[in-house]
Amino acid sequence: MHSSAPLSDAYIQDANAPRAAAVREDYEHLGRQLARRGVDIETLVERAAAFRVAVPSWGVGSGGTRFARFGIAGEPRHIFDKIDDCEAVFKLTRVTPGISLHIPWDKPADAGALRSWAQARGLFFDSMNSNTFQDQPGQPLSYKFGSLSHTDAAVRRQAVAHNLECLEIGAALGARSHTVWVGDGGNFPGQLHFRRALDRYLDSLSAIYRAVPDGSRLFIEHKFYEPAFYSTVLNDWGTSYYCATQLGERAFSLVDLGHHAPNVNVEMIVARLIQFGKLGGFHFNDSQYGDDDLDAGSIKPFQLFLIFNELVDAERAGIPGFAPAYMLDQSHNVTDPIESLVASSAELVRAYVQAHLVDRDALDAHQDANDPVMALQTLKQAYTTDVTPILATARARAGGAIDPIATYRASGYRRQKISERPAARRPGAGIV
Ligand code: RM4
Ligand code: MN
Ligand code: MN
Repeated sequence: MHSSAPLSDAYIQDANAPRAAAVREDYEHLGRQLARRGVDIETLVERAAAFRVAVPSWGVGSGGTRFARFGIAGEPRHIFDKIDDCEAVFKLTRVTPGISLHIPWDKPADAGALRSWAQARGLFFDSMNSNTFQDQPGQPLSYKFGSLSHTDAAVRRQAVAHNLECLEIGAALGARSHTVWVGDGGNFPGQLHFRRALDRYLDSLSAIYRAVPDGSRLFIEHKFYEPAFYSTVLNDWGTSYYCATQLGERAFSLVDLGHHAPNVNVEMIVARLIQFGKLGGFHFNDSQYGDDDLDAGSIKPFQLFLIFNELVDAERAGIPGFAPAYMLDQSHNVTDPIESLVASSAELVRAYVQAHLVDRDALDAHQDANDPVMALQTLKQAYTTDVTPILATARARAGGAIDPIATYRASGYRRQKISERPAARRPGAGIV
């Protein structure tokens, strides 16, 4: 049985056929427009095709809010089903071969079998994510008052041991990095001694860092609130930068777009981390208020473009050691997660291609001439260019879908999963 038959290469090609002529027409027209600006459209198609973003295993299940979770029929029942859904996203988009795993949510009984399952689908494991923000059944000590920064050394040891286990699983799966986000923090003023809590966190992190294998990277993810509502141990990029520097050269800061206060200039944080050599990667998502985990580019597409503007600027400048890992981190409460992940990855490629359209020589000149109007116009020219024909062409050439969501809906993939995966009742709240 091959469970992704509804999205076979042949099916996708057939679905593309009636759309191909219109894409060609739009592509040729855009190609002429861009040529007038001295831009070669084929180079942009190559860039779009080379873009990669990892999907989160926890993102293919229907998530939830703190209040409720509304499952959908045909949801994945276990990690093998989740990999199948990741494959569906990959087949449609062709830019998402990597998968981030959460342990123990997706802890494999047999890492070798899981690795082969993924490999057989052209997929691999990107980052491992540890979880010490909730208690697991049978766990001796509770994380209610923290994990890696807990006041009790025994709890800290337990949390470190969990991370070491994740690193081992990661090595067996061929994962490229290890990501640590902790829920540690305080709900009330006075609850935690800020400096001592950070010292304890760093101490635990050093033990984890020492176990990170050569060639692999450790990412630490800051977040200014939630689940702790007054203070968090790794609250912002500055603290993250400090900790990554203290830990060593294989430790980096990871930026989750939903982990900053409203109105914070995230693109500038990105530029700072690039400049200081500590940008590890991203958890892409979008938000209106807090860690909303909405689809990338759904609320602030211009911000997403401005972030990619910094990334492409660094890429073109050839900054040594610049190799950020791109990952999605979304939670879906009202959409089909496959559609959301497809849409988000397409939005990232869009922002990436648009950022490549920025006339950097012109921008430099406007900056040097202190001409803010023309500097902004230069960015806006790139941002307002509809690069959809470039995205569609890159996808189709790689075997993906010209219109991935329509193709997915017509394929009957979810219908097939509904019959293959008898409904598992998973009520309650929380994102998984
Ligand atoms: C956190 C953070 C982590 C993610 C968990 C589920 O807010 O973004 O990256 O693993 O949620
Ligand atoms: Mn995240
Ligand atoms: Mn988050």
